[in-house]
Amino acid sequence: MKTGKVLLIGRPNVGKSTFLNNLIGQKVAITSPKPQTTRFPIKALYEEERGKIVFVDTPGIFSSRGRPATGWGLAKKINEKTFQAINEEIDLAIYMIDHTRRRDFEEAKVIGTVRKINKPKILVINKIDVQDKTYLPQYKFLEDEIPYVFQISALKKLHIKPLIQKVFSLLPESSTVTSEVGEFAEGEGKTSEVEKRVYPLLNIDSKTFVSELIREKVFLMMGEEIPYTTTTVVDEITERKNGIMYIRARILTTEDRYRRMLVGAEGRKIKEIGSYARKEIALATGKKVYLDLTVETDPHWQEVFYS
Ligand SMILES: Nc1nc2c(ncn2[C@@H]2O[C@H](COP(=O)(O)OP(=O)(O)OP(=O)(O)O)[C@@H](O)[C@H]2O)c(=O)[nH]1
Ligand SMILES: [Mg+2]
Repeated sequence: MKTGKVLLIGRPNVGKSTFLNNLIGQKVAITSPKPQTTRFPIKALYEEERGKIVFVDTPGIFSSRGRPATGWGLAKKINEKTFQAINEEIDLAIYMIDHTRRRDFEEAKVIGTVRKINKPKILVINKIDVQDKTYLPQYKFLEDEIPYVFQISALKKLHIKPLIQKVFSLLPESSTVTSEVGEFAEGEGKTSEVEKRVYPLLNIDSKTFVSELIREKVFLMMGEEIPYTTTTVVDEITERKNGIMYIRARILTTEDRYRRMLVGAEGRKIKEIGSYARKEIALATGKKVYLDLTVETDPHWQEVFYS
């Protein structure tokens, strides 16, 4: 049996979270066509007969030469979280690239970061289901630096098997991950803190998970700018006597004009976001869900969250 901790790293929007979800077989990390969707590292356990792997999905790294959609205050904090995850004890790094995008200064920053990782590395070229637009030749030189290269489609689940085979072959028989995996050992030893987490997620409790699902809907249903002015908070999850799961949650945004857009005419937008989120939460939990969702203006949320 092999155990290990595998880091997923790459620029925003390359498909790291999509890969993790499709590998695990359920949504553990939210995804969207907008860059900078993931805001903190997400650890999820992948288990099968060959062993147990903790995958660490990280927020895409962005460069200071870019203009981060989130604004630099939050962007720096998010980058910092990725660098912390890289500095944790890992056994292997998967460096994911998107061949449909030009290799630019943002990629250069990620390459610089990857070069400093002193562990086995695998280069994963994602989105190979897209063929009509490719900058693959621009990434060719990476194959001289990184010995293992796989072309996959995280979305269409193409060529994932040989990649996972290689991951297992590079992992040690026993490793530092044991304690993290051990927390999930059946029966005794479970602290209440661990139990509150949403299996197979190793670092997220149910409130955070539900808030992420709502945040995803904001990313999917609002235009280019608004998602970056928002965060989501879940204040309460209670199971009522009638079996209905009552959830009270808020979307925070930095300015009143964004709040008005999130609410929409006659409250239609927030209703739509809430209904979409509620359906997914109900599906994930198998329970009837009542979602009490409101929008608040809080110009300072970025100072409080993700700190
Ligand atoms: N065509 C195609 N699209 C993909 C593939 N993998 C991911 N995507 C899309 O790329 C977009 C970004 O995917 P994410 O998984 O959110 O990307 P990420 O790397 O986690 O992004 P950040 O969290 O911002 O760092 C989404 O719209 C995905 O559906 C793929 O294999 N093929
Ligand atoms: Mg992501």
